[in-house]
Amino acid sequence: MLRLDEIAGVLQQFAIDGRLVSAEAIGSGHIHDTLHVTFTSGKWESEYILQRINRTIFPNVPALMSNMQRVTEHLAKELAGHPDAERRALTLIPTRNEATWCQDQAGEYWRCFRAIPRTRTFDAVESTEQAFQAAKAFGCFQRLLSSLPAESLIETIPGFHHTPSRFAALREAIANDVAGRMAGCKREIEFALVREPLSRVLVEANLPLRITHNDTKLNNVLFDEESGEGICVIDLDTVMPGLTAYDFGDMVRTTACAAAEDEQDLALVQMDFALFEALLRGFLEPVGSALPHAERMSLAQGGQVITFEQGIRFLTDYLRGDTYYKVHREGQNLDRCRAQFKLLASMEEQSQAVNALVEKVA
Ligand code: GN1
Ligand code: MG
Repeated sequence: MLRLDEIAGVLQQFAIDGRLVSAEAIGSGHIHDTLHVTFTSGKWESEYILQRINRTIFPNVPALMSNMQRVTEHLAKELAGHPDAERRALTLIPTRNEATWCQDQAGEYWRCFRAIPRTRTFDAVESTEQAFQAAKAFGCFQRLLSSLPAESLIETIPGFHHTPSRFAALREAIANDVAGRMAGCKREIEFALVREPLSRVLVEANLPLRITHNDTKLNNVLFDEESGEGICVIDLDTVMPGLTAYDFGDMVRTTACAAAEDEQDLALVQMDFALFEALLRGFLEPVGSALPHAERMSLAQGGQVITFEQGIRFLTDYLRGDTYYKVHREGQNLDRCRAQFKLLASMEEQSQAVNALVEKVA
């Protein structure tokens, strides 16, 4: 637990005027600690998002933050003139030394954003319109960043979506079995091993590298509270060169199914074809005509590859004794893996219909 006096000490380093009123933990991310903080100055209140960065997962914080600064500044430039520009991209709050991050006494790294008013997030999709809006927001994000040179971004986590490397890491975790958990997940291991070729489908397809978000979960979109429009994409830690199919695929994984990522009732875990179609149409609206044919066709495979990859990552972490993702109960990573593999099986069953729709729409 973070103490308010510690948080106040950290906040003093940022260029924020006024008095701290409150700080509360928010969000459902698996990596960082996130707080919503409110300041008051006279009759004005201002709100911020303060994050303690997970430095095990992001050991090079200056590189991470330099990417984030590039991306947020580029988005602001591209959005200049838009009547709602300030709510359409994240804005970093500088420290009093004009840096984008600071350290506390324990050596932990912190960053701060302006909170975006009158928005909310969703962990589970509620309608096809919402799926359409989420996908459109990620499509717009990719389009806005298409004018940023890819070489200006550092690879924050090398090989992040290189699925064959994730597969190799799983093999290693099986071979080492450091937590002694292998006997309890033989079926999941078998499910993964027979699908090894799927891990190579995208990397061997010779697709163009773009600047992609790489973590396009539904809960990384802020929706306007009133209109329901997807207005801002958040969680920019993994913005780096990648494939369009990664971004589309992670949307299919998280938004074409309303079940939780760790749902234990696997009967609830299925790809909903209407949600898939809404995602496809929403994503293609802003980017469609800019993508070459082969890249548009790769969207049909994105969901399967990324869902497979994510299942492998959860299984690997389970076998390693839960060292990467935050877990809130015993066996949670295995439940997450099972849900991903069930979702993948459902995608496999619907692959003909998916291919036909992508052929038609894309
Ligand atoms: C992590 O923090 P969060 O929940 O946005 C992870 C993603 C995974 C996701 C699974 C840096 O994202 O890659 O897809 O969990 N981020 C990192 O829910 O590993
Ligand atoms: Mg997130």
